[in-house]
Amino acid sequence: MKENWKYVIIAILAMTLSSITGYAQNPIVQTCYTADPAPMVYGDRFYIYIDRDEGPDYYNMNEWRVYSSADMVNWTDHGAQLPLTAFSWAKAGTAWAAQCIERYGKFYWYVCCTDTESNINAIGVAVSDSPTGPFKDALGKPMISGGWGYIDPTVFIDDDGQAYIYNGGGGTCKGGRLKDNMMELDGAMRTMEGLVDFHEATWIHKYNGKYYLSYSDNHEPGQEGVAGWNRMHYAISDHPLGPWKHIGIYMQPTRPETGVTNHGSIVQYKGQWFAFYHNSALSGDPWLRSVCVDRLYHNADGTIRMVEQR
Ligand code: FUB
Repeated sequence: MKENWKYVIIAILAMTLSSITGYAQNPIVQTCYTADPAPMVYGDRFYIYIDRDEGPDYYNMNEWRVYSSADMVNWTDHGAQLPLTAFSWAKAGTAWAAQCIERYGKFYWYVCCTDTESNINAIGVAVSDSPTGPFKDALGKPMISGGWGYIDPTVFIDDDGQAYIYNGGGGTCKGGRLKDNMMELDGAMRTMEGLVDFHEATWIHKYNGKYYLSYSDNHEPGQEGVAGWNRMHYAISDHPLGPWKHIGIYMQPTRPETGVTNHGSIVQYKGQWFAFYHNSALSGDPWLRSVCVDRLYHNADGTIRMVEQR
């Protein structure tokens, strides 16, 4: 009974907070552990694509899930629309960061997982006619394969219609052009120049005609007198493939300090900018993360104000 009251009080607080802030309470999903948020605006609706932490240790993940909302307060759970088993070549437990994007009325969900045959990281793509699935492996094999750095795919479509894909982990971020079919590279990928202390979690957004590449760094507790792990950085360029000018940090390590990773994404919805990320606030466990959202503001000079984590 005491437990039940605890949940009622948490729910009332969350509802009060979201009615004050006008957007979701944190963490957004409280029914399972979720990580690596990738938002997508389609029509009037807001979608978020995430992977699910199962624990008990080291990013054991077997499915990607979809949630959507019309107001960033009330969310619909569309379930695990992409199980790792949809990729016959993928190794169990390796459903890591992913992102879905729309092109010509089709939805392409780029994922990273381990290729069972080669035992190295690879990027795959699933396709659907609807943002909420069902999705199926578009190629029946990895789209890009290459080793440890081939994690955290992110795709960006520029105003002129050219699509770009990026990935990166272990210190190197790469980017390249995608063909119109969204499933083939148009030329070789190249290293993104100018990033400082790159770790992983690449995300691209465009603001006032400039390109912003954000990512997490290698920060460890105590470095530079700052508690906690990874911080989120950003760099700006006049071109989607750089070279980039590193600007700085837009999000400090998440709390509690037990959260080891962060994975951010930046998106505009109904005129406001939002920063998505994950922390370990619900579990206190680095392998059981939860997706959160907070407002993000660009300053008049194009720099990003430090995000306040609620
Ligand atoms: O979720 C597994 C991995 O942890 C992601 O691919 C990284 O970005 C980090 O969040």
